[in-house]
Parts: sequence; C-alpha cells; structure tokens
Amino acid sequence: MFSYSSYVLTAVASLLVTCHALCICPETSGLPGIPGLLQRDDLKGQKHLSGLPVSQNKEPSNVLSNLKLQLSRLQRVLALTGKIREVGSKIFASNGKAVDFASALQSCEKAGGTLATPANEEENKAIAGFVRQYKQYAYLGFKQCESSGQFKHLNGKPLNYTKWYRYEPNGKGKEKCVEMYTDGSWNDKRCNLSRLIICEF
Ligand code: MMA
Ligand code: CA
Repeated sequence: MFSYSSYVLTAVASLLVTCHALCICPETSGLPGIPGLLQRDDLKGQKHLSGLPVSQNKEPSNVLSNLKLQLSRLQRVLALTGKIREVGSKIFASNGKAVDFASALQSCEKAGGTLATPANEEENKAIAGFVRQYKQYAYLGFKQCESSGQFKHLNGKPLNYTKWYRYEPNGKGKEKCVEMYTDGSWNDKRCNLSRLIICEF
C-alpha cells in the first residue's frame, strides 16, 4: 500500500473537520461577502459531506461540484509534495521503493494502476522526474515479446514512442525488461534487478 494512501485519508479526514467548522460558521459569523474567504462557492453546502444521510441531501449538484473542488485541491497538494505528476488524463506516482519487475507490476496493479508506460515525450519527462527525485532507475511497463523479440506494451500493443539510449536495445533476448535512466532514456535490462516502482493511473 502506498504511504500516501494514509496521507490522503488523513487529508480527507482533516478536510471534513475543516468543512464542519467552516460550514457552520459563515451563516452566523457576521462576515458575509468577504470575497474568496468564507463565502467561497466551494465551501457552500459542505454540510452534506459531514455525515448527513444522502436522502437528506437537497443539493446533489452542489455536492458534486464541492467534491470536484476538494479532489482538485488534494491533487494539487500531492503534486506540490512530489507524490504525483499529472500529464493529460494520466497520473504517475511512486512510493520510492525499488523491487524486481514482477513485484513492481504487482504493486501497481494492487493499487489499481499499472507500471508507468510513457506514450510521448511529455509523459516520459514526468516519469524521469521520479527517477531523478528518488535517484533510482525505474522499470517501465514494457516487455520483450517472446515470439517476435520486439518490445511491446504490457497489453501487447506495439510501441509508437521510444526513447532508447544509444545502441539500445542490445540484450539479444537476455534483457526482456526496460529500465529508465536519470536522463529519461531507456535501456533493455534483465527483469530481476531492484528498480524504482513508478505506476500510472
Ligand atoms: C550493461 C547493461 C546493459 C546495457 C549495457 C550498456 C554491460 O551491460 O546495463 O543492459 O546495454 O550495460 O553498456
Ligand atoms: Ca541493454
């Protein structure tokens, strides 16, 4: 389990506590209309998040927009603290641990994701950010196909973006996994080494 899962739970719990305090106060605080403070739209209606049954919820769309805003705040916290990097619709995350390829994949899948699989330069750069952050080469979500010897995505699809280091891949069938170097370039490598876990969600 990633360490930031408990971090997220703590953050959500503290948001609920904060919400409870902030939702009760504005109506009685005598501080109406302070822009960006107590009357912020994203704080209105949060009473619904603090424990009332859903059946008593009179403002479902307000609750949904509050949830989106709170989720976006959490994403910005996680990005600020270096826990996640977002590119397009993908979120990359690492727990800073290094294990062999099969265990890395297992960890990502257990968390509901898969190994980081760069599909373009921007994604590759985001992943390389973790490699530099943790000073550990990382396994990527590619594997050498037994029959063709070609490197493929774990779902079997061919690569349409590559970032091989010069003269790579050179493993002649003995290096069936792919590691990322600090500069973001790739090397085919044996699968039984300890490499950084970076997942995508
Ligand atoms: C190592 C190993 C290979 C890589 C070469 C590059 C000697 O083998 O990491 O995968 O291609 O270094 O020199
Ligand atoms: Ca190699």
